Amino acid sequence: MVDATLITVAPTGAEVQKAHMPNLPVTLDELVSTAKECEAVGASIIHVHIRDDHHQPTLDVARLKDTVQALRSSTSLIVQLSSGGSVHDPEDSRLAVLEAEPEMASCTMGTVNFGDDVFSNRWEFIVDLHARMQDRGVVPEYEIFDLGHLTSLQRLLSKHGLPAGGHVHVDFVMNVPGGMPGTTEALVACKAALRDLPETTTFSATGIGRSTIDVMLASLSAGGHLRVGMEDTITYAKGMPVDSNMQLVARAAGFARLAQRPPMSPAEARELLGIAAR
Ligand code: KMH
Ligand code: ZN
Repeated sequence: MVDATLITVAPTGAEVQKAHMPNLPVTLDELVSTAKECEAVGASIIHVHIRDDHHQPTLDVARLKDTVQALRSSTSLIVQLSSGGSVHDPEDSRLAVLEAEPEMASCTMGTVNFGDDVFSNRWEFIVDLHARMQDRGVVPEYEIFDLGHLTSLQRLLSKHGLPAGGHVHVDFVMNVPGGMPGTTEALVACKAALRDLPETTTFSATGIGRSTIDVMLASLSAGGHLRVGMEDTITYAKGMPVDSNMQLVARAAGFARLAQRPPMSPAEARELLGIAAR
């Protein structure tokens, strides 16, 4: 049985507009304050997308480097940069994210419809990203938007080897319009498909929008970990906008404690994921 819960906060994303959610952290100062608050209430990983001076998504490498350094010097959180970016980012910019030297980066395991857009992840692109992460010692979190992405992951690992650190960790991103639904049944199907991956594979899950609580409870009961944050959810309860990322992490930590699997520290999370201790 798993005895503690890894909580990832995804505070910003690439889709929510600052104009619509003024409390969305988009500047470096806002991101660092959010990170400190979320660490204090139980987060151990921060999944990072950054914005430019006009609050638009960017993959500017210099800015990403500054962000990694600032988060590392002000928190103990594991910094996981998004290599997904926004649906409009070209592949070369998404690969260049690794030059900012994060401990972790996301790696999405297939193309998926994404609302009215397409989040493109060609097989050859995935292989390239995986190989570059192996070379640089960046630990991936494999993002799974649909059941078949787990089959692609099994193919990736069998053809191209285990990731840096040797441990496989996946994140089920559920309820994206175009991907799998945010239901207990879908989560159970994903968990069952892990049988084709290494026995020690761990998973977290996040439910976009109003599926957040269903997915959180399903993941905890299935022995999984949690991701929450304003990238995924901007409504705390019906008619009540989210106040802050800390509010979402605190709720997740509360559920984890109720499940008798309290939040993991960043040091414990590094040990679990095969990341060198700091
Ligand atoms: N913004 C989405 C198109 C990731 O961070 O790796 C992709 C995404 C996944 O958020
Ligand atoms: Zn993301």
